Amino acid sequence: MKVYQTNEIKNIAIIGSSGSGKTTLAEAMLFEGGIIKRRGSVDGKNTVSDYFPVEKEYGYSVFSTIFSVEWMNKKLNFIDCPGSDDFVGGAVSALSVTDTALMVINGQYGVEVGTVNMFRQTEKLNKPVIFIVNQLDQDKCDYDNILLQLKETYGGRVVPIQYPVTCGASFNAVVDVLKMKMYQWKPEGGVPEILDIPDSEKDKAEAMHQVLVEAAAENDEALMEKFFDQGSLSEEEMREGIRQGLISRGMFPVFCVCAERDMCVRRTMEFLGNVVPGPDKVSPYVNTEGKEIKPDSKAPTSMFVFKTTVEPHIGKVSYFKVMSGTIKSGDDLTNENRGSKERISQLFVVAGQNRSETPELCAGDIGATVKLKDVNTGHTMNAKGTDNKFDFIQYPNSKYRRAIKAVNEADSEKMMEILNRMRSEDPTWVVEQSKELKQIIISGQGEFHLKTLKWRIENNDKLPIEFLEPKIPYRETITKSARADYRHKKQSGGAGQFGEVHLIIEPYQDGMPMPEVYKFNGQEFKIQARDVQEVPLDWGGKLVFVNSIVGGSIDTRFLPAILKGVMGRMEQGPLTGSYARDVRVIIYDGKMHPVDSNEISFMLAGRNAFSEAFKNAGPKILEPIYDVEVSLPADCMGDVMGDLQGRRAMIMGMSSEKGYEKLMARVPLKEMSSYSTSLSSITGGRASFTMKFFAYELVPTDVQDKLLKEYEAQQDAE
Ligand SMILES: Nc1nc2c(ncn2[C@@H]2O[C@H](COP(=O)(O)OP(=O)(O)OP(=O)(O)O)[C@@H](O)[C@H]2O)c(=O)[nH]1
Ligand SMILES: [Mg+2]
Repeated sequence: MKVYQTNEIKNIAIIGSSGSGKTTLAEAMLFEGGIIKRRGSVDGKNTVSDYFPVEKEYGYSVFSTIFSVEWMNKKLNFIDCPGSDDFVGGAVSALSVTDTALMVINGQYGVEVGTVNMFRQTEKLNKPVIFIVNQLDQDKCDYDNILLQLKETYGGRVVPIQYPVTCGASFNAVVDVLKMKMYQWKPEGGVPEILDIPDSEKDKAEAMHQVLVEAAAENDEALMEKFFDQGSLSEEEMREGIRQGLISRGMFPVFCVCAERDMCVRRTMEFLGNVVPGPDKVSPYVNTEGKEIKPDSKAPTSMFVFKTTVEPHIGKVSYFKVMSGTIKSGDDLTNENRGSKERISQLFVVAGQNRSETPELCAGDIGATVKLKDVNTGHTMNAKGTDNKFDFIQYPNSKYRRAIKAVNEADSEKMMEILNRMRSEDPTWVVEQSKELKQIIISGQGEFHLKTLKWRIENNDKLPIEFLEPKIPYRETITKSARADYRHKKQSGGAGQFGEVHLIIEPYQDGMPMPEVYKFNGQEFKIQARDVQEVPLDWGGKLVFVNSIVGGSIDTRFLPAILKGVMGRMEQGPLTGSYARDVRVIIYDGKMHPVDSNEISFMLAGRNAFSEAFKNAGPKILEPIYDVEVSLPADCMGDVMGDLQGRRAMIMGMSSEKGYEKLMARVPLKEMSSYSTSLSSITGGRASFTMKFFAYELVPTDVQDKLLKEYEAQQDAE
């Protein structure tokens, strides 16, 4: 492939709902671009784009795939993104490094939840969007209705550039109202016949052409004036107007395609090459210092790694965007995030796993290199003369968690190393070694997201692992005040041990005043706080520790030991061993022994007195509650709601947004463990959700009883 200049490059993310036909379209483009000699199919498991065995197995895209096609003296860099919400990280990073989004719409279903979710990502990143309605050969396809839907959802900015003459099995022609021609295909698709618009379509085409001309003019003042003067624009002027409209998101053009039959694919590529903005036409990236970095091929070289894969027989492949300058094979660069040196021994233009070497890549281009030593996704590499760093990809929060374990205990350390490495390849995997749960928790976007992780560890690293139900980080607290004494005494052999602590505990919330007198069994206990310590707890909430000892019954020097004893028990709550929180502890009396008292004795006395009081203070288990927001098609509302209610959810509200429904609920984390899988099966993959920690709340009595029994059984077993 020849070396392309910045103004000859277009970077395009192919996004859209799952199953809309992105990978099929990618395959048709690769075929038309001469990169492959035969078109594969997703069902035939032989596409360029879905090349990982896990993708072939499931029949949908798991990873984003980068491929470049030369078309009419332009280089089109595409990223075919997975549509499933499980792999949204791939779409987010693809959108972040491209300049235009090609949003594939499934002609059978029109605007889907996946469409709306993906569109929202383009909105966040302020990227141009072209809608492309695919599967026009499906009998269920109703193009006019899809146009209406798109206009209802995204307003007057939606402007069709093409329409099919007929939809369904007989589909074989589109009218293009930019070119004012009809494109017609033989059954095998590919190169069209370009014909005059037949009389029967003339009025419709003319009316749509006028709308398009006006829309194109609207985005540029000079064009607007010209349009008023002459009543029309040249094709070149229209292209310029549409380009401006794309950049400002003032216009979302709509195209037609039938990817499966390779119809209208060439015309789409022509438009992408001629009209959509290249890297030099959109607002420049900003480095971490807030400085704009233009894609200038003459400037010092900076490249940003946005994706890393490990592939059989090759090892690590790093995909990058040239942010500025020109990169040549043999260049020595500095990894700005690590400070280490790296040599770029080979540069590649890629099409899935097919790589062809190239001597250099200019600013704005996308390529790959292999065998970098210490470079991960998100790193910037620079030549001499610049110290740019970029950090513009914002990944979504994770929403599916599992505990992960090596099947052979001896592999644990190796597994952790692999996980850390994989996390640097896909930042939407989050690994946490939880001291609290005594588990390694791995979180991701969904069940399939984690399945691909397992597949890769077991196949690439030959290390068998298993997923377990993750433990829930419960908390313990108390609901009323209680009092306890404890004497720790030991007098066997040498020096003895003696410490006695009397304490009161009660529930505590910020700002809660302390009474002067407590009453237990008719007996009054007067409090004189000499010292109050507020200890914020790492796991949330507080411990308030009050010294109210009168007459020196315990030396002040033993108080830290008592606090330590109490903290020990807070860290391993008396009910189920979970962290305790929100407690006030008042040490009001005790006893010392002139010889035998020491710190250890008071630590143990404090710990045990606290335990005893805790058990009498109406102890309760708290569980984490999450705010969950589900986006779903209206016809699934009943099922999704019913399912949520079965998960002890509290429904907080509902709202209708353009084209889909939104359901807000608060749900215990325990009940969310396989939510993404059920939601997907209830709605046929047409819904998505987000979750965010809300608060800790008391668990219902039946759940508490069950947890206590489980803990007891576990203690007995140990
Ligand atoms: N009839 C018809 N089927 C199509 C067309 N395009 C794609 N399909 C079929 O639709 C199914 C899904 O196509 P894919 O290309 O895998 O869809 P995708 O958008 O890549 O899906 P994800 O990767 O899961 O997001 C496959 O069975 C394709 O053969 C089309 O134009 N017409
Ligand atoms: Mg796909």
